[in-house]
Amino acid sequence: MKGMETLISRGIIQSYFGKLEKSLELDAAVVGGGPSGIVAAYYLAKAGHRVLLLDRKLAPGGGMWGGAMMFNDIVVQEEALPIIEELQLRYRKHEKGTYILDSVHATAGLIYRATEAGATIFNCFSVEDVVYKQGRVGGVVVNWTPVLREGLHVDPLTFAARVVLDATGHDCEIAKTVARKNGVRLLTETGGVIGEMSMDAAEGERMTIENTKEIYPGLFVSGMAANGVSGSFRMGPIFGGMLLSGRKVAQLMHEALVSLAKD
Ligand code: 48H
Repeated sequence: MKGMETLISRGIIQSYFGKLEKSLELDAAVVGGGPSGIVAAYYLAKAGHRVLLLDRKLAPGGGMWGGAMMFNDIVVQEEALPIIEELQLRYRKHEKGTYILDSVHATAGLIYRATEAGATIFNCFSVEDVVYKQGRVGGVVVNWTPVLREGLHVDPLTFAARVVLDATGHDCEIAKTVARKNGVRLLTETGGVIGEMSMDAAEGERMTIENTKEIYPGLFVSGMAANGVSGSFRMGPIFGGMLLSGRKVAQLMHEALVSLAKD
């Protein structure tokens, strides 16, 4: 077919820039496409919110693809089963109220369900800063990951969002940036990012959910970032806490969005 190349390029450009433009004003921006961020995006989209998830890597999924030491299975505990069943992921029984999932199937399944529910995902996007106005986080400042990797001096674009989630995992990048650049106190014992502790799987899982919260007006944390910010334990390749944290933060963000809509 004559002109096939142009047709393909036009389709992609028109479709992609449509998605980009629709994302300029969001209800929720989720930074980081690990398990907690994807689950949060799923529940927010399911509740009818305009939600965008950004991940700096080519493939979102964070630390879940690789299971443990690249043995590609993960463990989840009983409490997270309702989420796994709702998202229709395959699992099998292990010991003492724990279950095993194939990590590739589970990660692909999470991404599929979140986008099916209506969340938009942009891969290869790095969030390098936030929009910060009148003591509130109000969006994300983004750039292409390759631009940042190359150290090119190229200015970013922004997506306005009424609430923002830091789901960046161990590095808790967004919380650190907000505290450092704006000299503000976060909702932690010290007012800053305390930093992650060594391994205690059971306690780490429990604390992940407890530490999932709004840490600054407009800024929420989930997953490993929640434990990094509040100074709690890592837990190794058990993922129920990440899924439960994602569901909890989506509920908190939903409540915040409802209350903002009333103002
Ligand atoms: C865009 C970014 C940026 C940025 C980071 O680490 P993750 O998998 O996140 P969680 O918290 O949902 O899950 C943690 C889990 O995978 C894990 O590591 C566990 C359970 N560890 C236990 C242990 O003991 O080690 O994913 C975070 C995602 C990644 O995909 C990053 O690429 C992305 O966030 N990301 N994306 N802009 N500034 N920073």
